[in-house]
Amino acid sequence: MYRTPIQKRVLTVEDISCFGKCSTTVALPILSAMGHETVILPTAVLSTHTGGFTGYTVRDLTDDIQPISEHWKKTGIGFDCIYTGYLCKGRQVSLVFDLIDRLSDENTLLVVDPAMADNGKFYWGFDADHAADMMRLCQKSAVATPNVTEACFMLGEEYPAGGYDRAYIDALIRRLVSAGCRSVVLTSVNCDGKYGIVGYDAKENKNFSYFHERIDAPIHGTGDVFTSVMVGYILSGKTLEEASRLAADYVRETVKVTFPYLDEHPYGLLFEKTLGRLIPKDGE
Ligand code: PXL
Repeated sequence: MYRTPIQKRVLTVEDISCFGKCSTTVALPILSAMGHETVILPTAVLSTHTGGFTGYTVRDLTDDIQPISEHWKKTGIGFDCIYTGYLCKGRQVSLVFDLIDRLSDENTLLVVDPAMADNGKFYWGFDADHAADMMRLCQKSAVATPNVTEACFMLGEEYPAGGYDRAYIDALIRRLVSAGCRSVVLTSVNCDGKYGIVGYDAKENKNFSYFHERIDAPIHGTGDVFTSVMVGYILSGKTLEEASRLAADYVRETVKVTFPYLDEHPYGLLFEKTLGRLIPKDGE
């Protein structure tokens, strides 16, 4: 209902961090710039994201998920893609499961970014129970985009704090797939002095990887920017590998633009400065 043939419609299910540039406030501008229609379901409203700030406010919107999705169902609103990110701990994940069942059909692409941890640590408020819930959601997804820490925690494993090599990463992906994940793009892979992504495309039964020079800038929201751009390119018809490479290039360029300003702007990427590169040229 209410759909145009020249656009894909994507629902983002994640928080609004009012200040800080992550989750909804990056997904929306990115997907819009790429020409897609965006619909949002905020899972929580925070004054800032939880990385590097203290004293932030959090309003959990768990109770709104079911009524909002029921209204959409009654109204006949459908989605080409449902993309979930940061979710609150507890029954919110089950409600998102129900929402997916209510609002998807066989043509709806489910992409899950299990945003909950990085650099060997959970973000504030998350624990092993949440990791297990996120694993269930990744098992339901067509494409999951965990970073290395999230992948370890979802498998109930320790993060290899002393470092890892490429063989470890390949085996980590195999364990995710054996545990029931379909396509996986592992982000923030840092090995052999390089930085990049390693993926498995279940549709093509194909492994892929893409590495570039290491830039040491752990900036919040980088994973959110990556997955948003990847989703945008998949919806524009690219394969998972192409979309992941293009998203990795975009993140790398944007990190480079942000890098000189990290002292003044440490909390997120200066993605507004590179957003124009995502706008399709005529005929694309
Ligand atoms: O970028 C992931 C993210 C999303 N939302 C909130 C966060 C974080 C990471 O810390 O705190 C609220």
